[in-house]
Order: sequence, then C-alpha cells, then structure tokens
Amino acid sequence: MLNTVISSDLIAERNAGHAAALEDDYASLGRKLERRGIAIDEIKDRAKGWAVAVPSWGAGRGGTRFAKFPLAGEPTNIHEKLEDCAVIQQLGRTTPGVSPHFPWDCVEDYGALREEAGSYGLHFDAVNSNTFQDQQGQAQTYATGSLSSTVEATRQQAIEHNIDCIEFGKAIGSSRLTVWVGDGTNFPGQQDLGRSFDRYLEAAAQVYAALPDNWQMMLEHKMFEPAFYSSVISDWGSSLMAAQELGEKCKCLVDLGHHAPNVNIEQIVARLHRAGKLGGFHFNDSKYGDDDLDSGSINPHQLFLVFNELAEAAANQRDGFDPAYMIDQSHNVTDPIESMLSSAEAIAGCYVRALLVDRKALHHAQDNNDVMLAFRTLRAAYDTDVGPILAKARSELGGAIDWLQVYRDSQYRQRKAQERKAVGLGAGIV
Ligand code: AFD
Ligand code: MN
Ligand code: MN
Repeated sequence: MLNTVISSDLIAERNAGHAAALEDDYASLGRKLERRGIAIDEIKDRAKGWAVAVPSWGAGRGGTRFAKFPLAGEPTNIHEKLEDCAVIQQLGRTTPGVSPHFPWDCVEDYGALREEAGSYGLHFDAVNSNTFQDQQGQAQTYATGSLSSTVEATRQQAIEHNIDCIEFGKAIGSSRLTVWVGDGTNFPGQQDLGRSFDRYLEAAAQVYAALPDNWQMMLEHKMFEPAFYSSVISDWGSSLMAAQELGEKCKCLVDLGHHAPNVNIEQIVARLHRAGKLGGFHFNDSKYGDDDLDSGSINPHQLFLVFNELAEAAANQRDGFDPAYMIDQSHNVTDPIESMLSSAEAIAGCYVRALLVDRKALHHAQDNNDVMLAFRTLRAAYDTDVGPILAKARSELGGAIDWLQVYRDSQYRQRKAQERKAVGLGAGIV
C-alpha cells in the first residue's frame, strides 16, 4: 500500500466535479486533432508515460543572496522534502523521481531512505554534489575553487566528496551524478584560464574513474555566478570538451538558465545530441540570468523549441540517447509545491506539443525551402491547447484535474506549519 499524503477521496470528489467539462474539452480537442491525422488517445498515453524529476532542494523556499523569506511549514530535512515531493507526484503524476543534493540531504542510512521514497511511490534520480559551499568542520575551504583549485588538498577533498555522492547514489538506486562547480575567478589574472581547466579535467577524471559501469556523469555548465569574471565550465563548449575528454560515460547537462541572454538553447540541444553527449536537463526559466524561475513562466516558446529538438533527436537516435529530465528552480515567492506542479505541467505540455508537430510536413517544407509553411507547421503545434490531454492523463493515473484547488483544499501546508519546526531567516540559493 502506498503512503498517500493527500486524501484520495478528496481528489476523487473534486475530480468528479470537473469530469463532464473535461470529457467535453477532450472530445472537442480529439476531433480537432483527428482532422490533423492525430489520434488523441495515443498522445494521451505518451503523456502518461512522461516524467520529469523534481529537485529535493526545490521543495524549500529559495532566496537570493539578499534575503530568503521562509514559508511556514516548509520542509527542514530530506524526509520532509520527500513528503512534499509525494504531494507533487500524487496530484500531478509526472514527477516520480527526486534528485537529491549532498551534503544537504545526507542521512545515516541510505537504504532506509530509498525505502522511504518507495513508500510514497517515489524513486531517486541523479545525485548532485556540492563543492561550491563550505560545510561545518570541513578540512579545506572551497574559496579557491574545488575540482580546479590551485590547492591540491582542496581538489582531493572535492574528488572525495563526488565519490561519496556516487556511493550514496548507489545505495538509493541512482545511476547518475551531476557535477556543477562554482569554480572561476572574479578578476582578470586571478587564475590562469588554461591551467585551471587542466586541473579541473585531471580531478574530474578521478571522479569519472570511480563511476560504476552503468552510471553516467553529467557536467553542468554555467556562464557566471558565483564567479563573475570567468567560470571554469562556463559554456556548452567547455562542457563538451570536458565530456569528450573524460569518456563515454560522461555527458553534458543543460540548465536552461545557465546561458547568456538570447542564446539559442535549442540549437545547443541539437549540437550536443549530434555529439552523442546530451546527458540531461535542468528545467527552469529566466529573464535576466540564472533566475531559476518556474519553467515556462517567462518563455514557454523556448521550452517548446527545446522539446521540438528532443522529438527530432528521439527520431534520429545517437548512441545511448536517454536524457535525464529534471527541474532546477528556486521558489522565492510561491509555495514550492504549487510551483513544481505548475512547472511540471508546463514541461509536460511542451513535450506533448512537440509530439503534435506534423514532422513529415515540416521536413517537406524545410527541404523545399518553404519558410512560412515550415514556421506555421511548427507554430500549429505550439498553438494547440493541450490542457485537456494533460488533465485526462493525470486523472487516469489518479492525479487531480485541478491540482491547485485540491492542494489548497487539502490544507496540507497549514497542517505542516503546525507540525514542522520553523526554518530560520537567512540568504542563499539552496
Ligand atoms: C546552481 C546549479 C545547480 C546547482 C544549484 C545549487 O544550477 O544545478 O546544483 O545551483 O542550488 O546554479
Ligand atoms: Mn542546475
Ligand atoms: Mn542554476
């Protein structure tokens, strides 16, 4: 028996109130799609199989370096985070995976943690290492960087932490390690740009050597922040060079917020796929920098175009194409559960829209240089309101048609505010 955090009766009762309208909308959309030669039930079944992992750190209120405004009832440890992730999965049904971050989510018994997640119908996805922040009692500081630090003992400590993460990951059933380092400089001349990359590669190779055969290591690049003049793994070029040098099990992870403004991210996706190095995603949205805003809240079209490239990639498979899909967001002003439900729906919506693209027509138009027809073919899919498909998929899996209504009616957060200890004031992106 699964441990259900939200009453199934409440979900069923609220769903009953929306069932007739949903059937009506679904039937109408079905007729529309049928005229385009698309069977709506097939798309709905694909939607039922779609999943994106949620970040354990996204379950808490995030903040900026200026301030964090805590939320009454927010989780204070991995157990409470799992409980919140269970709510997201129970209502939305697209997020059975949780991506943990260490040492934030360190526990005594990882086997028990895996079972705890399983009791909610959850499993663990990629594990993330943290060498961008010092911890209490840590021997070496990361002030000079981590895998690329000029200090050998610091590099060694960072290597060992990543290897520990692999060990934790094995015990919780993960098979992927995501490595993002904050390494870089704030001043020209502070470090040698070439030699720091060499040090990074040498250290990362030692982490790579500790990977089990069926594991993947994903390198996450980021243009700037915390380093403001140069970052060691700043862009997809550096990431690709490193992944190619490290070996077959190493791939690149694309966080949508980690590029210069206006960069063509969908093209990066296509290029990484071409190189057989598309490892995974951190979905979020941004307006100015690494804003970590909710997926699809600022630029839903870009998200769709990324999924369009993924649909092309799936049709033109390269070795081991199996990207890991994860959300990476910082919820500074909303309830994280609501934000992740909204984001997971936006992401699934773009996945479904990309399935609706008439690829034969698109390719034909492209081959004939019919620019407008190619554009309109793509746009027809983007313009389709796929809400009824997502809602139907969700409700067939036991989720809520109107997840916001059910979540609020459940009074979950208010109950947690009574039970959980308060988190302190502070700052920091966690
Ligand atoms: C960073 C990266 C990343 C990292 C996270 C920590 O996006 O994935 O693990 O923030 O909160 O900006
Ligand atoms: Mn990220
Ligand atoms: Mn980020």
